[in-house]
Amino acid sequence: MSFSHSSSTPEPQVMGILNLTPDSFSDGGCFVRPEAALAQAQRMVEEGATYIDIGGESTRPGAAAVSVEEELQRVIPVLQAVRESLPSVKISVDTSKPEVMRAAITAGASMINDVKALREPGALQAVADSSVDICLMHMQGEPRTMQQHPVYQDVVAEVKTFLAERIQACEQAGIHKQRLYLDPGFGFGKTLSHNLLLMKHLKALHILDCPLLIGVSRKSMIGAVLDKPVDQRLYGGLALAVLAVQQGAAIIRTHDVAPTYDVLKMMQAVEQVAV
Ligand code: 7PJ
Repeated sequence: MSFSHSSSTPEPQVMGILNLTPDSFSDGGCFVRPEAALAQAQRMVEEGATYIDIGGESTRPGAAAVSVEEELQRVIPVLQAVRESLPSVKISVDTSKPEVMRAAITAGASMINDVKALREPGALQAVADSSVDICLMHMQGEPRTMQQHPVYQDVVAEVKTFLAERIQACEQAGIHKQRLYLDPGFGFGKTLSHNLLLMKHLKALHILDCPLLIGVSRKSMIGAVLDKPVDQRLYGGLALAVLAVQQGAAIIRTHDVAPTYDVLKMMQAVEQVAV
């Protein structure tokens, strides 16, 4: 974003979601054709996104697994096209597979966004051999079953402990902490009250000393509170984006770039007014 004149904390960034999965819950895989995906990426950049998050595997509860070959075929051509026509945007790739991480890094990704926080065998090594940024996300269980019966004694403390352990695993693998972003993983093995508690106490994660990336866009926690279907969750998502940025979140991952950008820009204007 380019609306700041002087600021001690970096401006919050908008990350636009580019789903290349035919079974995505919120946009139904509208962007699977590479030309359509590129057009959507271009629009999101015009609307203020400084990151595009490309995903070729759905992680929604119950989604089918995707082979390495299939995921590479979905992600890499689009990544290359975005890289070529939008050279200044940062490209993040939402994957847990080391093979996809390596190919994405070679093709010019600047961030690996892993909902499994580099726990797949070979994943730590795949990114350690590069200099890309990494988003470590918390998830309890695995996508297929994670929403069946999530249980925590203290969700905020447990998410914090998990992320601290993953930071340590990264550092042991030679990945400098300065490359890491953290994400509590809204909706990933969490009930509504777990999600609300994590948002209420998001600040508690700052003790880990890494910037936070937040993904709440169109998620079921909004649907549950507002009793609204997936295409009517924008305002609820914007409220959560405000709460996250007020608590210091660095990147908001969203399907709805233009409204999110406006909200963050308005917040920033108030934040930065002199005297
Ligand atoms: C997230 C994600 C999230 C990060 C997805 C969806 C489901 N990556 N990938 N954080 N969610 N870092 O977009 O609703 O919350 S896929």
